[in-house]
Amino acid sequence: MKDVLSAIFQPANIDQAIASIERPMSKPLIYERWPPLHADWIQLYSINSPNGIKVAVALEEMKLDYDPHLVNIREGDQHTAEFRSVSPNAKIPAIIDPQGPGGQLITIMESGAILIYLAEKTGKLLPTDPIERNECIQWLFFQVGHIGPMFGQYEHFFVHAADKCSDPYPKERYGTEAIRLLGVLEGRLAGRDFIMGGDYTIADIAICPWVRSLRKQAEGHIDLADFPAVDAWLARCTGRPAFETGRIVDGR
Ligand SMILES: N[C@@H](CCC(=O)N[C@@H](CS)C(=O)NCC(=O)O)C(=O)O
Repeated sequence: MKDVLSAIFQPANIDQAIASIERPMSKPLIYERWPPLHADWIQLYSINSPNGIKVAVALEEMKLDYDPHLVNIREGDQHTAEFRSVSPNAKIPAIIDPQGPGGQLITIMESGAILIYLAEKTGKLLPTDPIERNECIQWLFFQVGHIGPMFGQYEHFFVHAADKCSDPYPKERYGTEAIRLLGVLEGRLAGRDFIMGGDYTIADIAICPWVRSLRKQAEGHIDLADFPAVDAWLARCTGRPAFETGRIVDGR
């Protein structure tokens, strides 16, 4: 255990992270590894994974200017002190908005928090009516708390680590849960174009990349034809031009 911890929390990295706290907020440590191309634009640190593309899709939908930076989680970029200075949990996506509240620079981790921040900044893709706004945030949290972790574990045990565990339990557990969650989504989307009805919102942006990924990874196990409202909604979401551009994240 100690070895694992010391590998992650290397003293040199901790020193660098502490130094970043002491430096002026206008010059964050992360800029040393991923320099901004435009000083005033939003800086996006991400990769084209389901969580990673959400924020790029939102930025495209909202027509906000941003510099995309590739944080290659397959090569360990997420564990560097520079990245952890904005995302201490070492997960993408993260953003910096140099023109945050009151004109001050703000750093944000966690895709749900980023989507709410961007929606509030622009007044787009989040209902203004308090009851609808709350409902939209509930579905956003449904993704962050259930769809993401469960679909993620499903893909882990069925695809990425398929040969690492001979016990059938993880596949049963996450397979059952993935199907159950698709059923919940099916119920919500029946008779609706989008999660909130007629309007596309940050809840759709959050959920769509995960269903799209599951459809591919679960081929032969889970068939979206069994969830016709989800299937039709997925086509509506992925057919939007902003999705097409945002899903590449760092490909511009
Ligand atoms: N709850 C987080 C989850 C973020 C997350 O799990 N990101 C993954 C990529 S999809 C990651 O950074 N993985 C790198 C790692 O686990 O080392 C969010 O919604 O932003």
